[in-house]
Parts: sequence; structure tokens; C-alpha cells
Amino acid sequence: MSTVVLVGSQWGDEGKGKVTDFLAEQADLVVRYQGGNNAGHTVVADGREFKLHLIPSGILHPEKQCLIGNGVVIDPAVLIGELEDLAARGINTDNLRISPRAHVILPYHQRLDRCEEETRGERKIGTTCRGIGPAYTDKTSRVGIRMAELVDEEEFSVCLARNLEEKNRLLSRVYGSEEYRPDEILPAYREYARRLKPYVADVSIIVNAAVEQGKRVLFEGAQGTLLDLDHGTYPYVTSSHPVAAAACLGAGIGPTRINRVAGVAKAYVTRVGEGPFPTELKDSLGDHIRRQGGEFGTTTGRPRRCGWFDAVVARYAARINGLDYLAVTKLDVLTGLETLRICTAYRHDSDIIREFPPTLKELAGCEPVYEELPGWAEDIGGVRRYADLPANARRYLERLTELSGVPVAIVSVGPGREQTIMLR
Ligand code: 2SA
Ligand code: GDP
Ligand code: MG
Repeated sequence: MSTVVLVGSQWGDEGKGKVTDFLAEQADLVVRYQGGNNAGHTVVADGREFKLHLIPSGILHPEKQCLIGNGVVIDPAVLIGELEDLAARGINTDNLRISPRAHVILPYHQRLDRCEEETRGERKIGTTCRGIGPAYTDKTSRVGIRMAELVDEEEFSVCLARNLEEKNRLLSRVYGSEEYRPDEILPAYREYARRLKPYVADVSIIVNAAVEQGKRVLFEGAQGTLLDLDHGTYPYVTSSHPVAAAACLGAGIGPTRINRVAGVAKAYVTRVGEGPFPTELKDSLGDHIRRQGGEFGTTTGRPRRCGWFDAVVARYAARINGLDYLAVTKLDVLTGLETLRICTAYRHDSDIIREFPPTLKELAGCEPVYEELPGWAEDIGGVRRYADLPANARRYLERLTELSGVPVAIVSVGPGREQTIMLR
């Protein structure tokens, strides 16, 4: 490994936190490049569970440098809370650095997120209501406030006053919501700035220097390919780019510096929030998988929708991200099911569709075409070698490789760091 981008290959929550923590052992730097505290990345190490939202999942390895790139949107209160929680649990965070170019989430972004969702009514996206969309909107509208401005007291109060004028008009006139006074925000954000200033450093310079020196860098994606603003199930997507290409933009590094791209895929599929999900199980089997897999949002606690593995989605993620290998997680959750299904293609009227369609309209008319495989009953949580997996589990994984066109290199059989099998 020299530089590896790790991405979610489905609709998020594939276990990126677990796999990042596992791979971080072989890395020198771990970098978040998009999203914000909508993400919830769970790491279980030595029996202790950590739920990370902004801090890279390499933080439990004390000697690794963790970086938050310019492509991330930062809620300073959440970041400080995370730093405090980690410190209280004895985790050193001195090695964290935050890009001055990363944009800041402000209280009006969260309120706008909620107002926009309420206004959408039946067409709501099911956002995490963390202000992510409105913060990225400000970035593309060129009125956003970045970490560089946050930590410059004078600059921050000017930017905030200017933005509040417009946001208050929007909140009161369009949404009939309360307005903000600067003194409701300024003192708290001044304190956040004081706390975070020591961490602010040019992430692009650090990453590029590390690559020059032959250090190993792991880029940790958040959300998943099908939630990408361009490539996901638009408009039921997030407002950033979870795909591999975004690692370059969101960390300030050129594409020539990326060596490998790894896709994390659950052995089945989940989605949280609204939007199309062709292999969704709306029956007791879906409930069973939710229970077995503990499928509830890491950030919001919302129940996740569950369904069968979708090879159309996997092939799409392979193409969009240029996946070199797959890390398949939560294989243990399927234990005990007599028959497993994999979606190999979609049927649309009398057509067979093998490529993921670009419109909701087309997707709505798609029915999954399934193939069935026999399951296994053995507890696999303690398996550490591929050869020791039940024959039917190996057969299932081999079929995922054949159908997605991407070799499986890592298999996860439980949430713990040690519950991981390396194939190559
Ligand atoms: P947003 O808040 O604007 O990014 O929401 C837009 C869509 O993106 C989805 N989204 C996610 N999907 C899966 N996992 C996410 N992180 C949390 C987790 C989610 C949670 O780890 O479980 O706790 O609910 C995540 N973040 C955003 C979101 O559901 C919308 O569909
Ligand atoms: P992320 O957003 O992709 O990092 O995934 P989340 O942390 O939101 O959700 C994945 C959940 O599955 C977490 O609770 C993990 O601890 C857990 N998990 C990860 N890998 C495995 C696995 O192989 N088996 C089981 N049972 N749980 C796992
Ligand atoms: Mg998650």
C-alpha cells in the first residue's frame, strides 16, 4: 500500500470505519476528504466501540497522522465534542490537522436543512438534518465561511454579519422561521475557533509531502457511491462526492498520486433515508437482517432499510470508482439464512438491464432478477482464514467477485478489528 482511497460502494454504512481502522495499521496518514458529521463511522477495537463523525477512523492508532481535508464541512461543536470524548477515553488527538479551506457549518445551516426537509413534504430526502446540504450550497454559492475565516476573529464577524443578513431574510420570509442575532452565534464560535486553531494546517501540503517521502496514505470516504451528488440516485443523494475521484479534490492531491481504490461493500445492502432501493426487503426478512446486523443510523439512530446484495450496484461502483478490490463486511449477519439471493440484473418491461439507470423513473420500473445460493449455519465470527469459512460462504463471496468483476481481498465477519480475513 502507498496511497489507497477507500470508498463506500453502496448507500453508505458499509463498514468503512471498521475497514479504515483495520487498514490504518499499514498507513502513516489517514485523510477524510468529503462529507461532514452526517457520517457515522464505527470502530470497535479491543472491545471498545467508537462512533466517529468527523475525525478519521485512523485516530485509534496513536502514531498515525489524521487529517480533515478541504472537501469536508465541519460543525465545530461536533468536532470539539469528538475531541473531548476521545481524550476522555485516553485517545491522543494531537496528530489531527484540519484544512483551513474546509467549510464551516453554522446554526442557520442546520435550521435551513430542517426547514427545507419540511417544505419538501412527501418528496423529502431524509437528510440527517446536520446542515450538510445548506453548508455545501453556501460553498458553491461562494458565500461559505471556511476554517481560515473562523480562526480569524475579525474576518469571521464580518463574514457572519454579511451572511446573517441573507439567511435571516430566507428563514423569516420563506420559511416563517425565527431570525438569528449575531450575538447568538459569535461568542460560541469564537470559543470554537480558539479551541480548533492549533489544529489548522495546510492538509494539501502535508499529504503531498508525505507522498513524496514514500509514506502510506489512506483516504477515507464517507457515505457511499449511490449517494454521490453526480453519480448517486439524484436527488436522493448527499451534497458531496463520496466517490474515489473526490479524494483528489477534497485533500488537494493530483490523480497521478493515487495507487489503489478499495470499495467497501456489505454482504447485503442497506439504505437510510428516502430514495430508490431496488433490492429492498420490506418483509420480515428485512426486519431479521436489521435486527441481526444492528442496522440503525450511527448518527441519527434511524432504522436502515435492508435488502439483498445488488450486483448491478456493485458493477456501477466498480466503474465509477475504478475499484481494484472489495472489502466485504457483515458476512456473519447472513449466517443462518437457508437461501441467499443476489440481484444479477434488473428487468424493465421485457428488457434486461445490466447497467445502473440514471433516472428515478427508469429505476422505478426495474424489478431485480435474482439468483439463489445456499446459505450456511455455522458461526463464522471466529474465523480468521478464508479456507476456514464454510464452503457456501466461500461460494457466495466468489459469486460476488464474478458478478461485480472485482476481487474480494478482505472479508469482515464481525465488528471487531480482529474479526477480519485478508485474502491477498
Ligand atoms: P445529508 O444529511 O444531506 O447528507 O442526507 C442526504 C442523504 O444522504 C444520506 N446519508 C447517509 N446514509 C447513510 N449513512 C450516513 N451516515 C449515518 C450513519 C446516517 C444516520 O452512519 O448511519 O445516522 O442516519 C449518511 N449520511 C447521509 C441520508 O440518509 C440522505 O439519504
Ligand atoms: P460506515 O459508515 O461505513 O463506517 O458504517 P457504520 O459504522 O455506520 O455501520 C456499520 C456497522 O456495522 C457498525 O456498527 C460496525 O461496528 C458494524 N460492523 C462492521 N463490520 C461488521 C461485520 O463484519 N459484522 C458485523 N456484525 N458488524 C460489523
Ligand atoms: Mg455510517
